[in-house]
Amino acid sequence: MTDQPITLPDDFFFGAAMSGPQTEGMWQAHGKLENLWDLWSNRDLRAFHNRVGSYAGNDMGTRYAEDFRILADLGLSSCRTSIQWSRLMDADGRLNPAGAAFYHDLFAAAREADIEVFVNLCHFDMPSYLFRRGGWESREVVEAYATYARTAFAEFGQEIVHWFTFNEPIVEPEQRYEHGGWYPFHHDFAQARRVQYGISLAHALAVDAFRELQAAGAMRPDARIGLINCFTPPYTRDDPSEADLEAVRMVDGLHNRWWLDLVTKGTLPADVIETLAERGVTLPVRAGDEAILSRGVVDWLGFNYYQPARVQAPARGFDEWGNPVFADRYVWPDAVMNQSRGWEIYPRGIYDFAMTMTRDYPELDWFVSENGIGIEEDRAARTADGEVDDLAYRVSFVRNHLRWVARAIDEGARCRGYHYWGVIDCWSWVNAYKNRYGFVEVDLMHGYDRRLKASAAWLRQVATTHVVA
Ligand code: IFM
Repeated sequence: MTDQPITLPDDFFFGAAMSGPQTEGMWQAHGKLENLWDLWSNRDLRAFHNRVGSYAGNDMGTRYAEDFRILADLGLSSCRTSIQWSRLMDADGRLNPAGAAFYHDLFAAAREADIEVFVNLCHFDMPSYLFRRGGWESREVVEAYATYARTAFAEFGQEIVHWFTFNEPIVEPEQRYEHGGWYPFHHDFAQARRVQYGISLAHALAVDAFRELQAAGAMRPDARIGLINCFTPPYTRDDPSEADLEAVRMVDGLHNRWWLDLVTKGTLPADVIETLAERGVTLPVRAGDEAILSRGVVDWLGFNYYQPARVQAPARGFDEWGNPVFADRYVWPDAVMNQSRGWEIYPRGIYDFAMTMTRDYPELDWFVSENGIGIEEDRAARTADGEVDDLAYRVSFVRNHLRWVARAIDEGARCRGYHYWGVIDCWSWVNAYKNRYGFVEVDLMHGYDRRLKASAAWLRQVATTHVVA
């Protein structure tokens, strides 16, 4: 990869990625319902770094006009955030007018600042009463999500062009139901797949509602719908066995192809479903589901890229909870790690996955919907001007990824833009404010005040010139 400056296309857009639950705060304002993060925070605040729970956000709920001006000042043209299901809908599954007014105001402020808002509908934030009714395994909840999506489309259909049904739908089954990392801490592989299936149906029902409302003129004719996932380009050892390659196939199938097939073909990967069935994991398929899933084809896709998946053949067939194991982690000796997050930094992965999409899903338009680096020591060093001195790691991280994006575009990838995750520092789930991602510091000791970091000038330069130096 060249060290020379590279130039991204003129129509390539730069923006910021964020989410409602991680920024808005105001967790009980506008009649907002309790969501799963509020429930967990209320039950056990100790689970969150420094006991900073879901109520925190980064005060965007009151500062959105300022934040959009900051993004515009950095040369960015767009920003993705999410509507919180628990703020827009009431406990009877109807529109909550106070929540709707909040989002109308927020979107108006974005227009005022010349920032185009991309709206995502679900960012790990189910209302807790729906979780108690069975969560994504329940058809009632899947239908409730479709009603919520339809309500959002109808309410904001004349304002918003870019819509997304879910952010990182693979994380919900994995973190809550398979790896036991997030409330309700289950270790049940089969349940995780049922959840994954329920989310897939919910996605397709939302796309269907979108198409119907758009055809009826209730939404802008130029509106587009997509899905955003954290895709993990899969790798194994250099000299793989058949079993290593089989591990790659299943990890790729469950994490990547599942969603890519859904959003391009309206199906789920048959080889994956077959292998699951051979290992006793069946999906709760009902008559009519095939037709529902077939409506899940989108207009474009968001690719969140943080890390590759390095896997190898599993050492055992089942884990201590009786779950089938399809792959073990492969520790690549050359891996460069972000120690704060425990994630490998491998910029080339963005290119490899881009080229896989170009080969296997050639019609699919996409953009880098998240990419970023969260560092625990971020605020440890300051420049003489008092700015956080993050040049050494943040600039090189983004530069290296953008270079591989540029190469992929040169080789035919249909990548339309880049959203950096967390341009303004925000709350990060159980890590809360442990790792900072932003080009803009949020000062928790001084009322969430915003302050540019040293890297911000570099971002402005890239976003305004499209030259990555
Ligand atoms: O904070 C998250 C975000 O919610 C989803 N993608 C990864 C980010 C960084 O961990």
